[in-house]
Amino acid sequence: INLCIFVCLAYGDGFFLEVYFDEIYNEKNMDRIKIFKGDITKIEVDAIVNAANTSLLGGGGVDGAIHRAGGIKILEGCKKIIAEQGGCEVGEAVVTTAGQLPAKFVIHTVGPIWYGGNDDEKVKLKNCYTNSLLRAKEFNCKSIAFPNISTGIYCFPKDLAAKISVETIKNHLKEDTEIEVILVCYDDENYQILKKEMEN
Ligand code: AR6
Repeated sequence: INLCIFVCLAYGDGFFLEVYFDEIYNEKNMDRIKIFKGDITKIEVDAIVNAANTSLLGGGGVDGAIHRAGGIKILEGCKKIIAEQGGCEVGEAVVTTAGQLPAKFVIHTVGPIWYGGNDDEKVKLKNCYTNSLLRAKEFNCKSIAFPNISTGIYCFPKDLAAKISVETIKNHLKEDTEIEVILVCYDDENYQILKKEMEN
């Protein structure tokens, strides 16, 4: 029976349809973007991204969770960067060790606070994703996990943030042919929005 199904699939229209869809899917690099619902501190990837603030000294939300789970080494790394360059600008990204986390590096980026859309928030959020991906490449990372930057305490609209994140990552994957990206959603609302965005 198995052989029969294989022959039917291999020579039937279904096979070609499948290959055709696969090619479109791969062309858009969507096979290297995944969404995951859960806690980013638990994920085993080369780099996880932190939604930090310009001081780099830690805070609430995912920032607090990463520093708590990763331990003092991450804060020490941040302090070294503060001494060198005084913190991190909105849209920029800097790299530290991941301390006790399963990841190798934490890429700290600073998302924009949502002021209603009149403060270049969209461009700033796009820069967060682009610069984090560039840092990942510099550090030879083959996998990276992002939280939904700015969509918590910084109040960026979740649907708009999802569009910007997927679009920016998709574009980057055209240049970077190796890296795999996981979009980690902690809350169900972001997860449902991103699932829809990915299906589109
Ligand atoms: N794993 C993955 N995602 C998480 C986790 C987690 N453990 N915890 C929260 N999120 P936020 P922001 C999600 O507020 O809006 C900090 O105080 C959360 O559901 O962490 O960029 C910083 O120091 C949301 O979708 O970051 C800054 O001051 C997303 O992470 C400020 O908050 C981002 O929410 C940054 O605000």
